[in-house]
Amino acid sequence: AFLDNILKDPTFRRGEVTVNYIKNTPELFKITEPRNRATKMVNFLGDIIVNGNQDVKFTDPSKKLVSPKIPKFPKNEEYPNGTKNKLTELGPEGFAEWLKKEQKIHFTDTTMRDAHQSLLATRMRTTDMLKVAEGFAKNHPEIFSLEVWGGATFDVCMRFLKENPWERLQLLRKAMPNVLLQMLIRGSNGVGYTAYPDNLIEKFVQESWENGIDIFRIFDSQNWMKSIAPCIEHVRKKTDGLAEGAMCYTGDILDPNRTKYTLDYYIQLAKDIENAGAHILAIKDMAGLLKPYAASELVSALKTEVNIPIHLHTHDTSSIQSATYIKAIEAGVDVIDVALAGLSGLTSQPNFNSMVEALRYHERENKMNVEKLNEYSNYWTNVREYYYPFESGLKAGTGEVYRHEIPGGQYSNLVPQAEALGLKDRFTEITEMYAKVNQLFGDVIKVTPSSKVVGDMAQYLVSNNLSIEDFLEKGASLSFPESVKSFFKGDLGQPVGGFPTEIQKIILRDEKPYTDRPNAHLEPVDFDKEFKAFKEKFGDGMDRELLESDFLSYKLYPKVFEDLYEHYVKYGKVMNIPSKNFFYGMEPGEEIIVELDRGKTLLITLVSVGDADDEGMVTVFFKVNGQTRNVEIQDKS
Ligand code: 3PY
Ligand code: ZN
Repeated sequence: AFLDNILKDPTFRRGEVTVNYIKNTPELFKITEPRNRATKMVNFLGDIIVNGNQDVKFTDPSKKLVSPKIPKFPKNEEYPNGTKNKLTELGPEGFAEWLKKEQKIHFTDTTMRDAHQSLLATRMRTTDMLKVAEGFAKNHPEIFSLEVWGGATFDVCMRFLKENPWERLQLLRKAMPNVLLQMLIRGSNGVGYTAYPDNLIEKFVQESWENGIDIFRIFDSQNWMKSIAPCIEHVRKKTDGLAEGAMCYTGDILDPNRTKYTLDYYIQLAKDIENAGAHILAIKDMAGLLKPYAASELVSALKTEVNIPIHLHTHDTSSIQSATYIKAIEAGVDVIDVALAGLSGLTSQPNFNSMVEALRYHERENKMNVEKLNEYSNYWTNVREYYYPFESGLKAGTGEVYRHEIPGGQYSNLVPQAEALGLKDRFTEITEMYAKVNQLFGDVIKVTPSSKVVGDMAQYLVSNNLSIEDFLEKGASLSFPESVKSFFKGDLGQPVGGFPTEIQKIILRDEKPYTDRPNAHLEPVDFDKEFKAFKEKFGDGMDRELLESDFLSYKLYPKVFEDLYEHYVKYGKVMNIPSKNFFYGMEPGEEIIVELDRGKTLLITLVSVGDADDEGMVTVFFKVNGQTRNVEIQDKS
C-alpha cells in the first residue's frame, strides 16, 4: 500500500527524492495510519452530509456557488523584493524612517483579517486564503502589508473552523515571504477577552514573530497606556518586528459638546504611544466614526506633534470613509487600511481597488496593478458566496453608526447573537440600547473586549424588557452579564476619566473594584512546568508533537483548545476540505480532492446516502481513492 502512496507523491513524481526522503515524508511509509486518517475524514464529511455543519444556521438550496478563479501569477519566478525585505535590510527604526520619507501613500490590505471579521463573522478559512497568497505576494510586492492574523481570527479559527491558527500563520508566511504580515493584538488582553499574565503575552508576541508576524498593531480597549506600553516593550525586546501602537478613535473631535475624547486627548495619547517606543502610530477607527474633516484636523495635528509614521484604519459603515482617507492623505497620513473590493465597504474597510483608481495622477499616487487587483477582488467576490450564512444582512451604509458607535467587527457578530436570543426583529432596539448603555457607562471606548460589555448589557436589557430607568431603580435585584461585572471590577483596565461610581456600585454591590493593572492580580505562567503538564494531559492525538504554540492556544482558550483537540482526534485535519463541502457537505456523485498532508491526497466521491434505520443510524457510501468506504452516522435530527 505504501508503494501506492509513494508513486502518487508529487515530490517522487518530480524526481526530487533525496536521501532524506523517508525522514521528511514519514506519512508515505505508514500503511495503517493514512487509512485511519481517511476514515476520520469521511466520518467528518458523513456527519456534515447527514447533520449539516452545526455552525451553519440556515442554508439556501437555490444558492449557486461558482468555483472562484485564481488569478495567474509567475509560479516559477522568485518572489520580487517587498516590504519584508526592506524591514530585514533596515531594521524596525530604519524602516520607520524610510516610511516617513515616502511620498506615495501606502496600503495595508485587510482582506484576510478585518474584512472577513467585519463582514462574515470571521469565518474565512485558511484554504481560501492560501489559494491566492503566493500569487498576491508575487503580483503585488508594492503592498505595504497584509493584515492576516489576530483580533478575533485566533479563537474563531479554533472554535468554529477547527483549524490551528498557528498553522494558518505559518502557511501564509511561507506563501508570502516578501511582504510584511500584520496582526492585531489587544494589549494585555492578547487575542482574548480578558487580561492575561504579562509573561504569557510576552511569549505570545515572541511566538507570533517566530511564526511570521512582522507588524504588531497594539491597542487597548480603554486606550490605557498601562496595557499598551508593556506590549510595545515585548515587541521591542523579543522581536525584530514593528511595534505599531494604536489609539482607538471614538466620539467626534469636531463636536464641541463632547469633551472627553478631544483633539488634545488624542495628541497626548499619541505622544505617550511614541514615548513608549512604538515605531508606527495607528489611528484605529474601529467603528468608522472619524469624519473627513475631523481626519484633516487629527492627522495634521499628529503630523506636527509626533515623529513616527501614521497608519490609519477605519470601517466604512457610514459609506463615506473613503472621503476620510482622501482628507487624511492630503494631511500627510502614511499608510491606509483597505480591503479588496469584493470584501470591502459596509462594516469592512474602504475599497482598495477604487482607492487606487481615485488617487491615479495624484501627487501621492501609489501605482498598483489595478487589473490584477480586480482579478483578486473577483476571486473574493466568489469565495464570499460560500460564506453566505454568516453575512450580517446590512445592505447599505448607515448614518446610524454615529449614534450607536458599534464597531464594524462587532456588528456582524451582534446580528447572529441577537438572533440566538430570539431578538432578530428587535435589532434596531438593541442598537439604540447600545448607545444608551454607552452613555450610562460613562461614554466608554467601545472596541473588543469593551464593546462586548456594552453589547451584552444592551442585549440583556432588551431581552428582559428593561429600560435604563428600570436599571437605575431595580439594579439591586438584577443579575448582570459576567462581562459587565468583570468590566466594572477593573478586569479590562481603567476607562478614560474612571468609572461612573454610582453605576459601578449598582453592578458590583459589595465587591471591591481594583484600580491597578488587572495583570497585577495574575500569577505568571511557569512555562517549563505547565508545558510539561500540558503535553502529558493531551498526549499525541494530533498526530504530531504538541508545541509551545499549542500550549499558548490552550492558555488563552482552554476549553476551545480542548474541543479542538477532541475534534482532531475524532476527525483528523479538516482544514483542507473545500469550503463548499466543509459548510454544506457533498451531493451524491460529487467528487472532491482533499489533501491530508503534504503530498498525500484523497479523492473522495459521495456515492449515496442511505435512510436512517430504527436507531437513527444512516449509512453514507463513499469511494475513497477508488475504494468503497461506508460510514455509519447518527442522524441527530
Ligand atoms: C478586534 O479586536 O478583533 C478588533 O477587530 C477590534 O476592532
Ligand atoms: Zn477594524
